[in-house]
Amino acid sequence: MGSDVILWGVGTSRTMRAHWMLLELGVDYRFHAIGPRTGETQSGEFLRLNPRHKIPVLQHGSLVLTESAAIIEYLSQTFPNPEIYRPSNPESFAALSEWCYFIMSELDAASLYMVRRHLRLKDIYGEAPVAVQAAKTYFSHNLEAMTPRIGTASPYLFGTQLSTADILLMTCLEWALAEKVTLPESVMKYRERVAGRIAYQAALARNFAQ
Ligand SMILES: N[C@@H](CCC(=O)N[C@@H](CS)C(=O)NCC(=O)O)C(=O)O
Repeated sequence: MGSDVILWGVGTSRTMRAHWMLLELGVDYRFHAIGPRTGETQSGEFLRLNPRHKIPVLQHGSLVLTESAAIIEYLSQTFPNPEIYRPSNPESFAALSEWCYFIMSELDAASLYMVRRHLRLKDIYGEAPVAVQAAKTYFSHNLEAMTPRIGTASPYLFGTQLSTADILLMTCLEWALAEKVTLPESVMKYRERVAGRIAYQAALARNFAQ
């Protein structure tokens, strides 16, 4: 019998998060290797799952979930694993959520996606070199404020277990490097620690196969 966990999407930082979490948790899943702007997110079958034609999309039985941060949060709760941080009290959960919302809103949406839209995707969203430079500076300022905490992560943001925040942060750091943003030395060391995880390397190979 096939797995009832199905992931749609490969090839981007956002899809990487979902593959990585699934592999960390050891979930048996199937995936559709569709990419953005290939026409594959415009098929009738896919649009019925996500009318916003975005990847990743997770199906688990009858559940259909979009948004990479929500997907990895759902997976960490649904398939608990001692390697993954899963706080049960409200204060600790709020502290984890604070990191996740910060990374998704300030680093991903307001900075890196802005750079992507107006540089690599300029044919769709328009060329805007001033906005691109401002978004890179905004990213660096935000990261700088969090660097003492990232630098002292031991080895991860919330201690010895990997968290959803680490997955979101790591994928943004890789994305930033791809956009030629320089990262502080201590952040680079954090990145090396996280990159050593077997599931991370397996997810890289799967998500960026072509
Ligand atoms: N906030 C969403 C962003 C998803 C997103 O923008 N996905 C892009 C690729 S990174 C996409 O699917 N684009 C395809 C399209 O617009 O047709 C998430 O984190 O999952």
